[in-house]
Amino acid sequence: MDNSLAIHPDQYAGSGGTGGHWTDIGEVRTYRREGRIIRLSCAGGEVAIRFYTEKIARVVMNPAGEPELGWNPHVLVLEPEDVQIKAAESEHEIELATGGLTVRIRKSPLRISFYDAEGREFAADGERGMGSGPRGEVACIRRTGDSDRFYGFGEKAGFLNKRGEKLTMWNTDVYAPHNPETDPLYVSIPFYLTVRDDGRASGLFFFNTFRTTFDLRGGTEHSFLAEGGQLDYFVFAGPTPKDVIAQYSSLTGRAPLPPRWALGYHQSRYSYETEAEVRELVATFKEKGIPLDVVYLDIHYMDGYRVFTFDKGRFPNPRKLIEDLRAEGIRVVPIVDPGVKADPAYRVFSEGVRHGRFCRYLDGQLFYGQVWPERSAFPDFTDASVREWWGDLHSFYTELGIEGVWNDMNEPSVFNESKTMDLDVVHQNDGRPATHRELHNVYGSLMSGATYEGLKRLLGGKRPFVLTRSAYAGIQRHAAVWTGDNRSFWEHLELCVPMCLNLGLSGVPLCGADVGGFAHDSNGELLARWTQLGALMPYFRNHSELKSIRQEPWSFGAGTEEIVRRYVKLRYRWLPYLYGLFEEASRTGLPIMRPLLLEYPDDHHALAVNDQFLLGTDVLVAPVVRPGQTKRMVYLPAGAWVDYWTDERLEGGRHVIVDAPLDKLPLFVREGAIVPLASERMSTETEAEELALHLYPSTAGLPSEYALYEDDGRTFSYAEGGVYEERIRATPSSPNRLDVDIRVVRDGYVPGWQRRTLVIHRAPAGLQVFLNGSELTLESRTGGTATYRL
Ligand code: MIG
Repeated sequence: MDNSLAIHPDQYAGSGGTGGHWTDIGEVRTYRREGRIIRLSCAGGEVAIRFYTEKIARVVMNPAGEPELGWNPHVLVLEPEDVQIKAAESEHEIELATGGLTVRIRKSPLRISFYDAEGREFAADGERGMGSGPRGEVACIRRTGDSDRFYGFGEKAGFLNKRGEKLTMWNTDVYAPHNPETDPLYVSIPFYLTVRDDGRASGLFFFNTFRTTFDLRGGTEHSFLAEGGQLDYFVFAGPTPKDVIAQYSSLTGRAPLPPRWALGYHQSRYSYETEAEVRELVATFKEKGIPLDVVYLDIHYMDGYRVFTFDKGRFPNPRKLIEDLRAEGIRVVPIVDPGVKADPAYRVFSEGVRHGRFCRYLDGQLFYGQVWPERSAFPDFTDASVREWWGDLHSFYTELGIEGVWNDMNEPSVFNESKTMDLDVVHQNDGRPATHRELHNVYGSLMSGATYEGLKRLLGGKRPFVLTRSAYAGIQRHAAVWTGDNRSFWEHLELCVPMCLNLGLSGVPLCGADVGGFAHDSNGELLARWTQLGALMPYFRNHSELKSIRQEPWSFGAGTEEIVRRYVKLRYRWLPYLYGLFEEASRTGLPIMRPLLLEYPDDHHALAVNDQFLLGTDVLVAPVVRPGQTKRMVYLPAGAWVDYWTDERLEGGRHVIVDAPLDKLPLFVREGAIVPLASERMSTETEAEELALHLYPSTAGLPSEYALYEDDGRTFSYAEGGVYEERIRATPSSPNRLDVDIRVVRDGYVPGWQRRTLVIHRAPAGLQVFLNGSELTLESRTGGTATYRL
């Protein structure tokens, strides 16, 4: 790995003064407005400030010339709005105010502070502020408030709150170890969210694609630094954590709705090596009655690791295989790496060389790196024509019936000392040539973007699915992210919760970890617990490495198999609720899997929870993350919660100890919630026969509300009105009377359910239920649970 000593931020951010070589931005010499851009010429560089909305401001400092606000390697999707700015200048200060955000600039030296709509300071430069280093480094030092907690930062190991850590953004293939301090990993999302004691939140996106470092270790100040480029950052005024995520995701984009099959259970292995093995796998799932939507083909399917090929010996008839699996409701997702084997007799390589599609040095020489296919060339995804070419190559797969692709090794990972491409490769970058040093962190995202767009062009209206290992901010628009090569350790089961929570806070709703663990050997108990957790995480795939013991659901005997089956089925039952959350994410950017702090930002206990999460607002998941444990402590936030398994009502705002025998995932529904659950099915390819609205009526007499969303789950017709939506409102008018109103508000799609029920939990005896004014007759009652036909 490249050594980061050369850019050690301590040179600047440490306690030892400015370090001599450092150039502070210094005093403001001139101040002018150029349309909507405010320009400040300073002793140590040029600064531009631009508001994108009333609550989003961009600050750009260029130590060597005019700040550039146009550059955008496919990351930003928000056009600056026409924001009205009130500017005021005094001898020592300049103030820019929009009503939602005020930027106050002290002139000598230039130091910036930010205030929210209520005039409260939410972020500020420190004693030292912006500056630049002798080798082109840029950095900014900011004050850290006593109660500041830092979340986000994309895919990072360790716990949720990153205060006290130093984090680097440099996409890296890390096979081992994934320890709490292992950093960087595969993904760079230089975005963070600050949450203070009173629950107020603000955010910052450091828009710089060079290697960057966030130093959050100091007690009173923190800093962010990049190895080159501009100091370019966006500030989000919040004031709630949800507002910050909405603001950040309006800037970098939101995830389109995934195809429904991407939310089913996925089975992978490095590798299912032959057609016969794949068929046998699928037959075993069927025989054992375990639902399945996707089988992955890892690198062995290819002819000598040549992407866009099948090995004829191992997979003699991929078309037939894919067709037969499809008839069972199962899809095949092949792996596609960026490395293209340097073989003149191989079309992808020869065509690529002839048309200048691969990464090159300044003098025109191709960059070659060793990966699976040995000597390989790497497509230059920074160029539009290359992205299009690469996307089109996927017709090889789509013509065989494939609708999803798995991108791996796209950091890019290269088998050499630096682990990646030479930093002095010069990318074409859509006409603005730039070194790999500058664009390394976006390489993987650009590959997955090209893949998504290509598949979208080729699939004739069907939704593509792309899974990627490497990514930069904005990846959510194109791909799901999994957390790479974890291990079959309990610690890694525990670790994937805060990792995915922070990914979700960083704009990536569709994420997950290899269930069961990738490397090392899994075991029955670990697989059972991990499957319980995975079943309620956004992306649900069991994957393991070639040297490890098998970890398909039946690998550890009947007891484990039964638990795994039960939770895979649970996943399918919960799909309507999960899908509704994906729809919400596509509009708002809010994650599916949420840390408690997102819903309870001013609850001190909630802020500290790493090993529980909420699904949306109404469901609380508390996985068991230790072997042998059959009870666990659960923090229930304010309100009341109902145990999903027993219907026991538990008062919130306290810690409870709950039973968690091996077959039980502690799971709670917020009292007052409505949760739609489907009947079981073997894959998402078949419609669920029944949809049940589970109502957990408020004991305080408050109405329950839910918006049920459905569409075809396969095409983009949802964007043109192909949507079903109904609003449900259930009001406990008296202790014995419940009035349910269901109003269809969008009917551009007709859901395929045969049967609909309303299931009322903890229903008092003698309860009368009225649907839109007419009384419903009780269909059945078990204990306190009353079921009505709708
Ligand atoms: O280990 O393609 O993270 O999921 O199975 C090196 C083989 C390459 C790394 C991925 C892993 C995948 C494996 N790949």
